[in-house]
Amino acid sequence: SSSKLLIKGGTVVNAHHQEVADVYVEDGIIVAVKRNIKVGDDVAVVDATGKYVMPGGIDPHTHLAFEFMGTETVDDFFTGQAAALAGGTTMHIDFVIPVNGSLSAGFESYVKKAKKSCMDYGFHMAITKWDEVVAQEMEIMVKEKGINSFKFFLAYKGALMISDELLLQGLKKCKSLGALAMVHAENGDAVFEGQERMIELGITGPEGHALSRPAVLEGEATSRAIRLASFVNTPLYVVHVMSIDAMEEIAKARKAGQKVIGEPVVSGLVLDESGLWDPDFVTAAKYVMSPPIRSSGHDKALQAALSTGVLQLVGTDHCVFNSTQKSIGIDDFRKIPNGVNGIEERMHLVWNTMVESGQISVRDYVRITSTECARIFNIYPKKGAILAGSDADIIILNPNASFEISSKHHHSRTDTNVYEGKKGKGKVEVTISGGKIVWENDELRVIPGAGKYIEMPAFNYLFDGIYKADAQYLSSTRAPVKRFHSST
Ligand code: DUC
Ligand code: ZN
Ligand code: ZN
Ligand code: ZN
Repeated sequence: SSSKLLIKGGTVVNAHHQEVADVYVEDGIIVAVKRNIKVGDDVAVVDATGKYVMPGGIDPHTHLAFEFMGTETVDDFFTGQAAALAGGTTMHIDFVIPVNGSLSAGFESYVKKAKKSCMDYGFHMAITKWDEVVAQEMEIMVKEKGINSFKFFLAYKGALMISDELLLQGLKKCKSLGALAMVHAENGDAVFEGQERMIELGITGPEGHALSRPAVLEGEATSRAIRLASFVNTPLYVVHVMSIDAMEEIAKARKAGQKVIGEPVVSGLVLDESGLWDPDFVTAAKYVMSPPIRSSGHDKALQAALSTGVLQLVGTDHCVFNSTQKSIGIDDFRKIPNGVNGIEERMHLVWNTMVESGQISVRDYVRITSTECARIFNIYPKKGAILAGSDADIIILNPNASFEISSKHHHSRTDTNVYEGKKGKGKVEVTISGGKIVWENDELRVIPGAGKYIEMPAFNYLFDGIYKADAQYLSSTRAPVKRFHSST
């Protein structure tokens, strides 16, 4: 059956251009963007006068149905995505975790988990060990399964963490496949040491989480990963940049012309660590994520870096555990499952913090919440744009309406909200996913199975010039010195 929709009279905003125009949609695809489109009675019309019509948000960093730290996130591909749609995000990229080191088994398990999807999604994949099989499977993932990014954890010692040797192998493999290497940048050995020290000091509560893994360890690992990516000459994507220390390493490398992408997450942009000192355990534990939310000052610096282009796009690391699960760590912060919410709140909080505050333009908002993600993961302009031929994933945001965040009315399955009580201006009033209205008048109309897997091709724009630079480097390498031994 064909579905037709006309969005009338709004200000259509793309990262490169904005104008007042109508948007006509048929069967999930944008057909026309221009003024005064005339349609017949069979077309549903949505009035967007005085509002912004923008590409739906794309969250580059989520963990739905993630088995982690002895438990599993309460949001799965349906509940997490429903929450996303209620907050104006129409696509997310989740991290496939290998099963017993097998990438293909991991992929299959996530294909299964994602069957109930109600919006479009893509996958990154984590690499947690190294051998010939892993190397071959990476190639299969890229060439046959639509995955173009691999994440390496420099933290979570004894679990997900990898050595520098493996990171180097991984960087080389990513480069040869045209895939983007991503890093979780914290020094896992030092974090382990820091945790033991806290326990020895008798600091067993959530505040020990922040104290045991300070920003200096994030700065060190970020610097190390950036330098190793430079050595290999391949692009690098640093996930969840939480500190000035890490941000400054990215700024320095980018200034020197290196292809490094920095992704702050909403929690790092709008929160500070003070919640970890709350005397109520459940309240404090809800702030536990890694890298930790930093002291006040880091948030403002990350906002500034986002507004000046040092950081390029915003994720969430949405990875949700309820109070009962968080309480596994009641006697030992090391056992508190790591993760905070954000998939539903990202679009509102970024609007309020960055646009409403005057730090960035509406076009830059579209860029950092949607378009840049689509470009990096090579699905632009199918996603990330309101153009004829693009997927009809669209939001209507009313800049004069307001939002207030609370676990009492959020759509995530978890029982707390790390942004509880936050309010501001700018509200997503309508979300259109695949050409259908799925959120309107504060009501969700979502269908499990309606979401599609979006394959992401290798070799994004970051690879432009990479191989040419290698050729130049190799051709300029000088011949080995012919030596003799003076004592003979
Ligand atoms: N950090 C989290 O807080 N949760 C999941 C993984 C991660 O790196
Ligand atoms: Zn991480
Ligand atoms: Zn993550
Ligand atoms: Zn997470």
